[in-house]
Parts: sequence; structure tokens; C-alpha cells
Amino acid sequence: MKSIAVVALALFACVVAQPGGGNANLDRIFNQYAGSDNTLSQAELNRFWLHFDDSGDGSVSKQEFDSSWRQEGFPNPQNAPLFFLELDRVADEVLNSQDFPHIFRLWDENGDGTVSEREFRFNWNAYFD
Ligand SMILES: [Ca+2]
Ligand SMILES: [Ca+2]
Repeated sequence: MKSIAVVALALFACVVAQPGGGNANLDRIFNQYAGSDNTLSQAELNRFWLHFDDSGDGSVSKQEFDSSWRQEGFPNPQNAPLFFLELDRVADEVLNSQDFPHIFRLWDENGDGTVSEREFRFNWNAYFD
């Protein structure tokens, strides 16, 4: 049943995905990482940031972030270097487990320990659109 839902979601994502379709991307990302409870836990949001970590060393370099951001058709790729700086909360030029808790607390607007779809959408648009 779960795999059917995943396939259906993938097909749906293909249908709605379009070049420059920032909102389609946003819905796809949220659904992919939030799971059935429809909210992002800290671990789930970490997983999203770590999907940029191509080398798998636990840290996202600026180069990894830039190239994945472009490849995946996320909004405003020309600004990806600036997005990286915004996300690098513990400024050491990599995104890793030191940064993720800060990003999570900033995106969890009401401080209830999860990032809801509304909170995700609001922050995604503020940071990246
Ligand atoms: Ca950092
Ligand atoms: Ca929240």
C-alpha cells in the first residue's frame, strides 16, 4: 500500500513538475520528506539538507549545494551561493549537523518541535523565492 502511494506520488510529481515550477518542487519536497504525519521532524528536515551531500561525508560543501540546487531545478539557481550562506548558521563554509538545529528552530515558527507544511512553505518562499 505504501509503495503504491509512493508510485502515485512520483507520477503526480512528474505531471506537475515544470521548469521554474518552484511551488511544484516545494510540494514534492515536503511530501517526500514529511511522511504520513504531514509535518517535518528535525530528523526529516536534516535528511532533506543532507540529500545535497553527494560525497556522503556528512557535510554539504558549497559546490555540492550549488550543483544539486541547479540539477534539481530549484528556484533562483543564480542565488544558490547566497542561499548557502543563509543556511550556514555556524559559519564554517559547510552545512552539517551543527547548522541543522539552528535552521530547524528558525523554520519551526511556533516552536512546537515540528515544521508544518505552512511553516515550510512560508520559509522556503522567504529564503529561496
Ligand atoms: Ca556550517
Ligand atoms: Ca511548528
